[in-house]
Amino acid sequence: MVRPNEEVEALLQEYADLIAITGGDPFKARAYEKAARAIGGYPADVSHLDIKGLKEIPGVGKSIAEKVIEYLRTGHVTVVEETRAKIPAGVRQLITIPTLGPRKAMALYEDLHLSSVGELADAIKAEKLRDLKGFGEKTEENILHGIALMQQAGERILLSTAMETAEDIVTELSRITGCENCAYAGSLRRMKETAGDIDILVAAARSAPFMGALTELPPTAEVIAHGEKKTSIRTVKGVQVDLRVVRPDAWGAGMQYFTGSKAHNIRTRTIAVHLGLKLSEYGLFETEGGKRVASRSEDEVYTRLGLPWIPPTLREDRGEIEAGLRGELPEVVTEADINGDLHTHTDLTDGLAPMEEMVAAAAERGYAYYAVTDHAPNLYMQRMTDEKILAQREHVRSLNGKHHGMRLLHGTELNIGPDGEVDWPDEFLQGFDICVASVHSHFNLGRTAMTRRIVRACNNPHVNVLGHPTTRLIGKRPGIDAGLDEVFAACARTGTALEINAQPDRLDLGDENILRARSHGAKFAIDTDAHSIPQLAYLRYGVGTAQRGWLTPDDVINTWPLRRLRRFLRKDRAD
Ligand code: DGT
Ligand code: CA
Ligand code: CA
Ligand code: ZN
Repeated sequence: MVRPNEEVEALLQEYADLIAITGGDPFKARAYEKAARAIGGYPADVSHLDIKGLKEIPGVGKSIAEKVIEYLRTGHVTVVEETRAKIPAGVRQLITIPTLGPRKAMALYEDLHLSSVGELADAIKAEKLRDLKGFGEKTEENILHGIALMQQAGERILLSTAMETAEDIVTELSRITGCENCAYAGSLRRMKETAGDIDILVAAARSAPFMGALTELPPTAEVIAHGEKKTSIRTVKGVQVDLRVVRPDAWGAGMQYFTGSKAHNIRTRTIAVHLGLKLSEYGLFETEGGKRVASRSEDEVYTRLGLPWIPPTLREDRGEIEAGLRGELPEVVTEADINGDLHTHTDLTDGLAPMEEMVAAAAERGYAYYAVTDHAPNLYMQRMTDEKILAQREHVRSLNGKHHGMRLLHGTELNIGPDGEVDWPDEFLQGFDICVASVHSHFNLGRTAMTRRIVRACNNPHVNVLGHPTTRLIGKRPGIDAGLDEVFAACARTGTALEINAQPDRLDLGDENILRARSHGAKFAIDTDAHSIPQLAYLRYGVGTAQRGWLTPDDVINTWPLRRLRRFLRKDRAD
């Protein structure tokens, strides 16, 4: 299937749902639905068509064609954004249940104030739906069936979603008497960008109280298996959680085993075999005689295997075993190493909080410096002007050093145009302390043009950071098609840092690309791209991703002291 067609199909389908949900004209909704399907199934790439060409697609009239053009040009459609803003995300989530139509979803929202699949499941359990007009016991059953179907689809969940659920559960289980240790393991501990399920480990003499507690926690919707060694549940959000209880003296072996990855474990078990040992979730044992030689801590297990303790984020069999054996594991970057955030927004553009509040919150995090980088004018929806950004600069200067001595950098997030041009001329760009530049439109240029475009932006003496370099959205939009090796080499050559955007649905660059970029000698910036105060805490996901890419503090410009950072930001300019 052609990628742009797929994107446009999803967008038009969403708009059709939004129209139906807001009680709009059903004929109009149906027209968009039809057009969506027609474009999805259209054999030629719609991004190469003009209005006239688009109108030749069955079911696509002038108004729909114009919206498609707007989307292909800017990456969004104003009227869709506006309609979307009227409806809580939860209601949009409700209509993803296969057996629940938009009209019923809206009724549930208006009459019962339900706005998530979880709340809906709870309401059905409390038999609250059957008395609503147009609903009944049969509808309740149908909807539950739909929720089950959706859950079976078994989508992987974002790291942040998994983390929030896991931390809540760990907190709850840790309170139970007899709990000697409790932690999450699996892909979540390895900070993989998505998780298939959540694996939780408890160390305790008796397992029953923990197994029982898990099945009764508020987020638990369904018990999949309830046993002595392992219990599995599904949460109201459809996330599976596996709980294992191990004996306290086998905590380390259990954590080592259930953290994985599978590929890493195969390597550690093979090393054990060569040493005449056997490694399992219960411990490291002598093959002959079965004497246990290590199990209490992970450190003990690794040491007995002749390895240093290996950070979970490296356990993917991507060279960490060899590096460990040679004593050359990297000292990976940690959250504590980060001295500041270099890509953030305020309510001057699409952020939610005023600058003073963002700055105060950043200072609370202990940062030495912080960059304010609102959107530049070519992202038309944000309505940025020269006057506004210059006024903001005055404001930034007036707050500089006022919060725990934190230094403020005034920057912007430029838009990389189709030919690699950015929003302002050189003289104007000169006034910024830092410029992030990102692709926000023209996602489908073709590889050669896309590569040339980005390399040209890197060559711009004022562009310091390439923002969310591939523009992928996890589970929603693939990254752009560009010659990434050329881009990474250009970044290394020009002194342009590659961003590791910490937004959980971006994590862009991702681990594999970081490894590749690092081999070109590029530098990185781990940024949150925060649009609100809570999002400043997304940093941890960016750091986890950076660790998975084997980065050390020296690779990451925002671990550096301000003086070194400022030198980097000057690139090779003479000014
Ligand atoms: P996920 O859940 O798909 O995101 O990925 P993981 O890595 O969390 O995988 P999961 O939940 O199936 O298992 C958790 C860990 O338990 C896994 O990383 C390694 C260990 N494990 C599970 N099954 C096996 C197995 O058959 N062999 C080995 N060596 N390890 C296993
Ligand atoms: Ca897992
Ligand atoms: Ca699992
Ligand atoms: Zn941004």
